Amino acid sequence: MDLRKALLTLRFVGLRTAFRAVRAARERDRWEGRVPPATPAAWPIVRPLETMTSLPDGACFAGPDAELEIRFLAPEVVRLTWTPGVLPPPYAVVRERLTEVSVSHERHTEGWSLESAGMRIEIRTDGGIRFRDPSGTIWREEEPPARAGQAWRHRVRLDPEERIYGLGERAAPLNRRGRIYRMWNRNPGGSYGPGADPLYLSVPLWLSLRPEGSYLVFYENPFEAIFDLGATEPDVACLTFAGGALRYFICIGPPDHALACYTALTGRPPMPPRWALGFHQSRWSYESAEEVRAVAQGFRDRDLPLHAIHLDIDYMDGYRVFTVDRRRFPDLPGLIRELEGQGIRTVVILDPGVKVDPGYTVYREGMANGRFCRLPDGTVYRGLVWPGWCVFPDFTDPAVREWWGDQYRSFVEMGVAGFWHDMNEPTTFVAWGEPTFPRGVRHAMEGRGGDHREAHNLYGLLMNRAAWEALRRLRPERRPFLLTRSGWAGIQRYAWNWTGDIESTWMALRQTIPTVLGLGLSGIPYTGPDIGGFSGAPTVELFVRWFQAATFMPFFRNHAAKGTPRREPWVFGEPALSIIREFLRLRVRLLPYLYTLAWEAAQTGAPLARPLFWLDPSDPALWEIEDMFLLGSALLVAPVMEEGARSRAVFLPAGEWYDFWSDRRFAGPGVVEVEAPLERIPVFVRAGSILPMAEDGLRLHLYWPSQGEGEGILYQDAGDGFGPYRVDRFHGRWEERALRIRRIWDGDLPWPEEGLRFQIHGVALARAHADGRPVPVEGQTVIAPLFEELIVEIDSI
Ligand code: MIG
Repeated sequence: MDLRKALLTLRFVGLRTAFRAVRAARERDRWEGRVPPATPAAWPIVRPLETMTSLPDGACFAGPDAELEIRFLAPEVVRLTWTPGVLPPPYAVVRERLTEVSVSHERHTEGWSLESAGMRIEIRTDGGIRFRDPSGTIWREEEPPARAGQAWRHRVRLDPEERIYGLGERAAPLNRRGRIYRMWNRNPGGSYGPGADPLYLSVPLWLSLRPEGSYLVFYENPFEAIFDLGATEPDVACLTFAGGALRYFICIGPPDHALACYTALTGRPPMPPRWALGFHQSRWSYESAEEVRAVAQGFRDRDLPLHAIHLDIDYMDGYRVFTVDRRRFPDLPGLIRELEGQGIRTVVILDPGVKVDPGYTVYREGMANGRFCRLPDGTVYRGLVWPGWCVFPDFTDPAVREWWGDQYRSFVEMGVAGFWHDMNEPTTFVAWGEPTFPRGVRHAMEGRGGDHREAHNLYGLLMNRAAWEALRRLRPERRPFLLTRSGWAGIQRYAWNWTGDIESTWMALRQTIPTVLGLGLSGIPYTGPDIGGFSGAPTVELFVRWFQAATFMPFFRNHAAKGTPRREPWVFGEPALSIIREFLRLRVRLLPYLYTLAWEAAQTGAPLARPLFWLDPSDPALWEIEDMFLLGSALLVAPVMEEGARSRAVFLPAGEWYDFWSDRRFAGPGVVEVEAPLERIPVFVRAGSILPMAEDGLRLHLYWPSQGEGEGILYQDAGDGFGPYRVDRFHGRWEERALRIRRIWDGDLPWPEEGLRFQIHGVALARAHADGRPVPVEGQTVIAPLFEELIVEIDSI
């Protein structure tokens, strides 16, 4: 830990805790000495496989050191498992099979091959494996694995052109190739910038892009792992796992399909409540009911939309989780009701550490019923966090999850709308070394037993699972809203994420885009940074630019550390306040679009914020663009991330694009220099898109493509709960001098408006007919009853 960090930590935690942190680190070291080191000295290659037993959907191979099981879950999706080694309980993977597959088997001189309609796998007797698609193209080539003690090493050849994405939350370039990453969820300690690794949330998954196409691999192994992706040997990915079985899933296909397969296996992100897509205001901490009221009032007075306020740790009584400080929040339910009356939801933070305090029910009950993690000697493990010495629930025990979940009841009854889970890497304060439990700490692992080496990366996932299951049972009529700092594969089933304690610098703002996109490509679509960075004091300009970028990110929250200058929009004065107001309003206008994207994510796993290569994964020109992103398939966002910049270069991919602000039309591919005064950042709309926006009710914006077709989807429901919904799909075709728009729909929600309004960009309108009857045209807008077919005649282009 460098001195600056040490001082920062000291500022946050105080002297007494700092002294205790020395003791905590010593104790941790004492226990750590008793578990095997993470990296072995030598890696013996497993000896050759000798036999194959065929299975209807795959095969089993056996050799003197190892067994390999291969099973197809779909023609293009396969699961490989090298044992010995313990398999994790199915915490990440929720489905066994996707479709029926028939597999043919062959024996060759050097080995065997298995083939489905979507993939051919060649297994050499020495354990080397090749994956080909039906055309014979090799997608992936693995060397025989090696095993040392309980650790596995896996080496995969990388194609010179290959790019690698994913790995969960990373402060790394979008293309992860050429670096070393650690899979071990960790709090970087109050502040981090580009290059920090690991961070709070790792997912052992990558998406590989090559000129011929792409595939996704997910290692279902929660042990600590090192992914050296061509850093040491440029053309080799060398992965080591500290334990467990070497199990991995491979899916061949374009990114959208690969992610659809991955999220079919590990679960899709469910529909969030609509308010969660709005704006969240937070600070460490709003310390009293009066302060919260004043913040809400500040938003109202200045006409600033606000959807949620977050209460950070100081609302608690002495940082005891599930308590409220009654002096500072004498009537929390009343405050929550009051806010809700203003359309503002309340989200409260919860940390997993339970204060050691015999006078505190959660501690007493937990101790009496064996809810907390133990050291190998059977004593309950204690670690240091905000409340002082704490004990920690063992979320790998189903009974503990249920008990923990029950604690949410009082908050649910008070009307708390969402929960924010922090410190669940899990993090403890230590003066040096790993800021977490000793590796020998025991975990139930659903009854079979295990230790923290295996459970560490699962801790956050399972804390969220406990909360999710509790909210579904305590408040079945509402969709849970959980926000988590840590997680693992599958976390998307339960929680949103924010990118933690990012520093308040321009570099950190730039890092935000590849971090958010990387999470999306790891199956975690709902994420975003603390606007302005967490740990510092952004200048007005940095804050405004960060706010503008975040307007287009899935999770949109203003948050800052204790001790930093205030961050409510008005503290920045004019013109910042007016600019922020405009972007807040824009976010509100975009809600129908964002909500539709949320529905798409729930259907297919597609992230809301996407890298440009999503448009055309075969175009290498798009592979490394990380200073722009797509929001859905309609919007291209190019934030300004350089101090003083008042214009920026924007790469427009193939196709036609509209400048969102001026409606000026551009043809891609190519680079354009775009004006970016402080009050705007470049945003483009892909011609052929239909963008639903909330503008005096609903307005559908159609961006006219000079040729071809256009389409858009609109998902609508009550905004929460599990009631009726509807999906309307619009499809537009350009015919001579007219546009023919067809609407098909399903679902059981009646159309919630009086007809609909279509604003058509890029052409002058003459007349319009809805289902054969003339309908009014006002400027660029057609006002129609709910139609099946709308024909718009054009005056000029
Ligand atoms: O040790 O709850 O990332 O968002 O404000 C710091 C206090 C604990 C870290 C979180 C941050 C939060 C802070 N927490």
